[in-house]
Amino acid sequence: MKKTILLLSAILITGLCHSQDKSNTIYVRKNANSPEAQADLEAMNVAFKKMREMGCENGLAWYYQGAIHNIPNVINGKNALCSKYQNGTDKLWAWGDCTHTSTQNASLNFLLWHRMYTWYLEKIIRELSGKKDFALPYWNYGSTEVNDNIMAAQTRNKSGSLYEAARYSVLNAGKPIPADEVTQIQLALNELRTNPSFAGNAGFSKKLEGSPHGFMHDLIGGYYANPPETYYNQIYQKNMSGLMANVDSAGFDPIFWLHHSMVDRIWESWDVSSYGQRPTLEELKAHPWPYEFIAPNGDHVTYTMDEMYKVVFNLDYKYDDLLYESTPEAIASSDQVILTPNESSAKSKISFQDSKEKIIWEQKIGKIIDEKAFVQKVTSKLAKETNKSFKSEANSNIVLNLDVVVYKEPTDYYTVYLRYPGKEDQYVGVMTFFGVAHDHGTGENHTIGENGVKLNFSYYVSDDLLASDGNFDIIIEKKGIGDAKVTLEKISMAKVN
Ligand SMILES: [Cu+2]
Repeated sequence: MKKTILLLSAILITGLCHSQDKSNTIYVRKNANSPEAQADLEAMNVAFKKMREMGCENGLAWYYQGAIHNIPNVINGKNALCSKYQNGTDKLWAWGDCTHTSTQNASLNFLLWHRMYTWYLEKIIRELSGKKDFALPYWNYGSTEVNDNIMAAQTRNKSGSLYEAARYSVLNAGKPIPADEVTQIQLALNELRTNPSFAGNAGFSKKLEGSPHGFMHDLIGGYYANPPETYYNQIYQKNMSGLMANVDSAGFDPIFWLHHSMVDRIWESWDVSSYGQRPTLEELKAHPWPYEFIAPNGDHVTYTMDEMYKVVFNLDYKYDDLLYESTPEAIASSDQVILTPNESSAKSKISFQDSKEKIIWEQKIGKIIDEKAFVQKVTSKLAKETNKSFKSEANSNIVLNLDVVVYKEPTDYYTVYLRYPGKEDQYVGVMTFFGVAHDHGTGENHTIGENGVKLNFSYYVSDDLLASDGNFDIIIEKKGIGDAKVTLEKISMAKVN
């Protein structure tokens, strides 16, 4: 009798634990270079081995999952990896869904779509590897720990399934990201920390998309090597830049997932900080995007914007460590508390359709930014004007706009500074070009065409301006030796509120 009761209660307890497990487990995403993450990387290795062996039309296959991000419109020669796919008309369900285009819809959904995309891969790996507590590790680049700037050993193991040869040779050799580039990542992370808005051209999402997101894509894809490196890109089936430097092949390099886990972590760190804001559900519904993924059982899953919104802001995972200081309350609420859409939208303050930009100064330039840093002397009239608007309204922000034209995707990046005489340079931001050819390209050759493409880079500079009428310089410096020319058309300062 006693035994039966014991057995019964044991069943009851396990049953209970199990059902609780299902709804309340919080998975922990770990630093890919920490000892704790090694079992997750091994699980990833096991899962990717299976995924690489699956036929490309299988929704769980490595090829299918990569193609959901994007896939080249034309494969050079007969496709050796997927006989079912030769050109854009052969796309399977959900292929080519990523948000790397310049429309407002795409840029507003960038972080949300990639969060869902990586979250689904995480579920698939959990299933295929059998590691019940699997969570996607992140690459903690930009860390002050040199070792963190090394690409995880498992992704460099040539006989493993997380390896890709078409990557910046320095990284595949197990060396850390070069010091200059680490500095760039750190500057970008630091600048992102205090960004006052989610959306908009100078907002958090767009700035994070530029750097470190786009910056790391191009770095891993070999653009920032000196000279830029080329490899056999097995997705396009030709010699060119690495998988990660191209929107159409990036999702096929396993490092993509550790990179986007980090991008997600940067977002999460800001989101729970006192600066964090969220786009409202209404705003997103006005700018919809397809949310289509493959469940671990192979099912096609499509989300409405409402459904997506609930998932994105009620995560079943957290990070072992966040980047920015945040209040304990904020961290607690981000972890487990289920927010209704109304409650969570209360967090956002600026709806980007409502924000107004008023130009306070502009200057036509029409010059190529060459090896010598471009310097725009700001007249004392502008300095005074800027200072006046800066002080006039407590809640207004000053934005620096750079209008440029490119005719070919640059393999360089450009840093932007403000310089006051006798003071240390104030870092404003960086111009990166990941996705430009994908977005505006005219063909497979990564060319843009005679008319070029106009790009606008915007940066909040309120925190970089000194409260003085003193003159200052705007400095744009080219980093790299690429031959693609960037023409600066116009510089302007605007007040946003
Ligand atoms: Cu990306």
